Amino acid sequence: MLMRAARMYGYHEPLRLEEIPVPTPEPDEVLVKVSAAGMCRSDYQLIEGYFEQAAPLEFPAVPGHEVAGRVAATGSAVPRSAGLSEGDQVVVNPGWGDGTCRQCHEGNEQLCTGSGGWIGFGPPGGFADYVAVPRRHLIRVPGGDQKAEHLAPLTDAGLTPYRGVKKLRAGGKLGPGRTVVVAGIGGLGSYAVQYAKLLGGGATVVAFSRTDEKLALARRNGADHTVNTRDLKPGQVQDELEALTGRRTVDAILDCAGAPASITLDFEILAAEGVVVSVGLMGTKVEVPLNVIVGTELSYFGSFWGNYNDLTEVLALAAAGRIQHSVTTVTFEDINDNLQALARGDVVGRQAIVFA
Ligand code: FEH
Ligand code: ZN
Repeated sequence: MLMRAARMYGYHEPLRLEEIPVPTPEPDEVLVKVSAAGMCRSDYQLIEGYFEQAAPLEFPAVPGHEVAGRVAATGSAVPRSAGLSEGDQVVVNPGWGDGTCRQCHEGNEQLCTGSGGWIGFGPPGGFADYVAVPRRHLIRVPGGDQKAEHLAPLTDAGLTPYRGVKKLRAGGKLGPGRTVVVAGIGGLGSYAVQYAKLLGGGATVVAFSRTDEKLALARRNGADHTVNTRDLKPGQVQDELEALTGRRTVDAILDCAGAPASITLDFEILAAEGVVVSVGLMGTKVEVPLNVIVGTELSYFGSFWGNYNDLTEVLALAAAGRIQHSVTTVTFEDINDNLQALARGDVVGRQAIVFA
């Protein structure tokens, strides 16, 4: 049987839309009929060779790491105890480790230091009608069926800021009387604002973006205040914060942008003992003010993707109707145009390909 697949034959080239054989699942794998695949800026970065040094691809390769679908078949070694039956709605936990290194044994396969390979970054991904998934990376969607185009982005755009906000909370800087900034309202930021309200224990949430349309989305997602930082000069962001919150500094920042200018601003507005968690990867190198970090005892954490348990918590929030989704459905045929829109920063919320 043949299926549609969008494949890379090299870096810096458009994906080729082809018909290829449906994969046969290995004994411990499950064949998933893809219902929806989220489109992430990391897909664009992959195609442009950003990860070529760290994880060179073998071509042809199928990208796509935000996958929701239904069980089509199970491999011969998938136990009945896995509770996976044909037709079940599932999502793929995308951070695939090798299951042998310390990080994998600690349950953080997204941090695998061994021979792990993430779906869509080597192992064939979800920009296709079917994908074969090792059983341990599949999660059956709890509660009733949900829209696949809402579920798929939760496995990265929805998962990554969730882990980041949990790290902010662990840093002890969320709660009544606290102020938390979500910097960057792209695919991750609209979820981040919601988690900052849900997990923030009453903290005031301020959204930063350079685009009014994205700030409007942040307000719809519960931000208490918004600041357009595009044309503000040094000190003017603090003026805005003071006018909005009565304070010129904030206690916690989830940086979903990762652009150097955003990181610089983070360290200009953090209060003493403040915490910043970076999840955004717009840039590659940033400068941080060592004297300020040491002199005011700041904490700077990285947070990457999420683990299986983080994703089960996100799915439980979604099943309980606690997450607002801002997803635009796009077609398989337009995948290359949509990747370019992502690269330009033209996408508000998340795009997801729906496979009828
Ligand atoms: C995935 C793989 C590599 C780099 C960045 C990412 C993000 O989409 C994870 O949130
Ligand atoms: Zn590992």
